[in-house]
Amino acid sequence: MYSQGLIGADGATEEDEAFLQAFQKRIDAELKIEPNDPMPEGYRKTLVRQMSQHAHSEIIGMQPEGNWITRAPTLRRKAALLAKIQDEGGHGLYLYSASETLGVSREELTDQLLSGAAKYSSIFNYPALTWADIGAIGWLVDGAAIMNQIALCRCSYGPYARAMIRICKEESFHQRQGYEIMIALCNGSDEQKELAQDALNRFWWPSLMMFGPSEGDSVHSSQSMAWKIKRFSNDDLRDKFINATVPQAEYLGLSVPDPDLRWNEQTKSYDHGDIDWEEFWRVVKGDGPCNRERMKNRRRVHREGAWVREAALAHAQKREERKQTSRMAAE
Ligand code: BYC
Repeated sequence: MYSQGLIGADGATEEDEAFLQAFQKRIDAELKIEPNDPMPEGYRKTLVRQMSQHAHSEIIGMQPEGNWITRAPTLRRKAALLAKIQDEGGHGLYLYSASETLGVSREELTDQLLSGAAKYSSIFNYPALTWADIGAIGWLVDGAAIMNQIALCRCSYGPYARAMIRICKEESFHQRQGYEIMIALCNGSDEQKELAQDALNRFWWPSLMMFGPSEGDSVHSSQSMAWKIKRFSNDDLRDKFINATVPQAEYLGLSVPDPDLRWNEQTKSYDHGDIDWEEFWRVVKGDGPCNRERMKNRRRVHREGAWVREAALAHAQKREERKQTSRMAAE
């Protein structure tokens, strides 16, 4: 009954009630699920969907900041930004590799992104118009990403949870890099402080949208929480982010662009204004300020990189052939 084909080779999984209950028991006992463990097909599919969207977000997320590498104001800022963007590329690679443990190939996942079938985080469809936006992206976007990813370090799927531990360490450097840019701007001239305020005005609401739809509209949350893929609801993580970030904005002397934002003594949390969900869904469905540009760039770079992939494969094949020849000669 518990015997399984290879993970991903599905149709073979016998998911009767006893199998599902035994799986849930392992989850409830906080045991990590590893690639060769039996798992319900729905669990596998949920992870592939979330992890690959996460990987795509890291890769597409390199674009708004990449645009500023040549325009960073000092050599130190340029080096830090370059290292940060390189880290994001690395995060994408860990996450594609972790997804591959679930029986999908990186090529398939890339095709899903390029064809528009797979989503990536809405936030990367907003432009980085000024240098202050680079500060706001590090502070708010990486800050929101950490809040979500700290919880994912305890995800029930081992490879995803382990990837998140390293990613969170790097994201925390990214967040500080961004906040430090904001501090410098806020301690600078009036014009610089205005740039910082303008970046906060434009990135605040899209950052809150990163956590995904509210309770009723989050179709995957209840099952993902039962499987301990997600540990908190989208709204709970969003609230934690707001509670952590508002005092940081106060320290900068900036005002959060939400007239309804108020500390609630009873809940010990901030109440906030309504999120524009119409805007969120429009951006998710492809009609944000930069969706077309982001996908056009990604497709072009994929096309232009074809020779690199071919050369790497040819090189690997040659090495393998050489290894086999010398093995045969030694025998
Ligand atoms: N944008 O039922 P729900 C970074 C979709 S990058 C677009 O709540 P779930 C960085 C959702 O996919 C880090 N789509 O879903 C990189 C679903 O659609 P499908 C990015 C969104 O999965 C470079 C539908 O809405 N972080 O740090 O339970 C530079 C219903 O939602 C969004 C991650 O990827 C969105 N914001 O929860 C700087 C975190 N929100 O799939 C920084 C990993 C929701 O049914 N992902 N949707 O077609 C997650 O934690 C979860 O997938 C989410 C959504 C909380 C995002």
